[in-house]
Amino acid sequence: MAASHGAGMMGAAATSDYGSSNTSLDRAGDEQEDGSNFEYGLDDVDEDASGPGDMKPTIVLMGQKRSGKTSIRKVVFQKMSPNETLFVESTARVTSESVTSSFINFETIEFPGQMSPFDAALDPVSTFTRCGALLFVLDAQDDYTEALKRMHEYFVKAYRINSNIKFEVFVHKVDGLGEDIKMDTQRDIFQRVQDDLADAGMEQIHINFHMTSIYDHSIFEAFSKVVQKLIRQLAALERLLDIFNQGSNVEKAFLFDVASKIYVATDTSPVDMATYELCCDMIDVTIDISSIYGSRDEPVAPFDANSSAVIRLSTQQVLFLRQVNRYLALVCIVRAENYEKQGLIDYNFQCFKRAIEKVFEVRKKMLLAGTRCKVDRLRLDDSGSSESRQGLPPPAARS
Ligand SMILES: Nc1nc2c(ncn2[C@@H]2O[C@H](COP(=O)(O)OP(=O)(O)OP(=O)(O)O)[C@@H](O)[C@H]2O)c(=O)[nH]1
Ligand SMILES: [Mg+2]
Repeated sequence: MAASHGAGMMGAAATSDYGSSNTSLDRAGDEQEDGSNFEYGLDDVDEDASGPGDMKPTIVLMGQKRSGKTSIRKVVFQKMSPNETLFVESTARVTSESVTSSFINFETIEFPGQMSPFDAALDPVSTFTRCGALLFVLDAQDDYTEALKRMHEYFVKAYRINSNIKFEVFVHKVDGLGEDIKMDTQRDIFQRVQDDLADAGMEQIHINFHMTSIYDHSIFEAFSKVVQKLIRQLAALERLLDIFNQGSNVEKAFLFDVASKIYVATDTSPVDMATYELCCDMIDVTIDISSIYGSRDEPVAPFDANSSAVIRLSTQQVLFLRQVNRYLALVCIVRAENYEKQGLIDYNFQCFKRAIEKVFEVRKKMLLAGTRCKVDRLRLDDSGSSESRQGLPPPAARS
């Protein structure tokens, strides 16, 4: 895996909604206003730089005992195989872990099932003030009546401390349920949660539900969606991916955090689970082959800023991976005949890469300068000349 780095995080927890997929690129500049400033693992970030406040986006995990919180953390961030989680011990105390070697340096805090996170001794005000997302894990294979009561109580208390928290429910261990029961369970949980909120007059709490299991890719997909909400530049990234796809005739593109296989962004076409799994598998294959055959002498990271890979599928499609920087890779699926114009794809990729750097650089510069100035425009290329935009359609966001 890539060498870990100490780039710090800045700012408070995410504080406002993210724009829809068709939000303009200009939005990235506007978002500066709300003071939610996290720093990301960009290549040119000073390794030791710790920003003012040095705060990381925090994801708090809660749920009944044995619901699967530790297993989720281990599988997603420590590459533990799902079967090994059978031997994971019950967590005895509040466990906080920083996710490093990753594009997004966030922190996870797990509260053991037997402990109330709102115990005054645990300083809940401080924890939930910096909490970006509150993730409640429900064991779908167990009776969840008691868990739902707890969840309702915790969500309401957390909301009163910080109304900007993203509330997420993982209806977990669905691997043990048949398709029909899965749907019924989801509907039942959703209905009960909404009823409880309505009874308490707290309908303003917006909750997202995800069906998850550590035995397939659903846990990575769900975690991706949670993490994406902590990325302020999401709308700009989605727009850039759309533009790249249009210009290169790519069917689907994911911007992956390679170390965790979380996708930081994807284009605005719907995510098909099979395509996502294929792209995840490509990352695994690339890293495995690179680890085994990549270096003869000294051990080096299995991927770096210059990594790339191409896999041709029997379905007349091509999967290709291009590293954007040390942490991020673009993984795309394209029809074989469209991959023949490789020069165009290469050129568009370079434009895309520069644009990504700009999206994050603008914010970084502003943070470093400590200014709250407004950015008028984010442009796809350095010069803005028509020549340098060849291959990419003009960004619709620009007027
Ligand atoms: N079938 C299935 N089992 C799972 C899944 N996720 C976790 N488990 C199992 O659930 C059990 C409990 O997992 P833990 O991760 O220790 O649960 P926890 O929520 O951290 O529990 P505490 O630390 O006691 O609060 C383990 O035996 C896991 O193997 C899943 O997606 N499917
Ligand atoms: Mg645990």
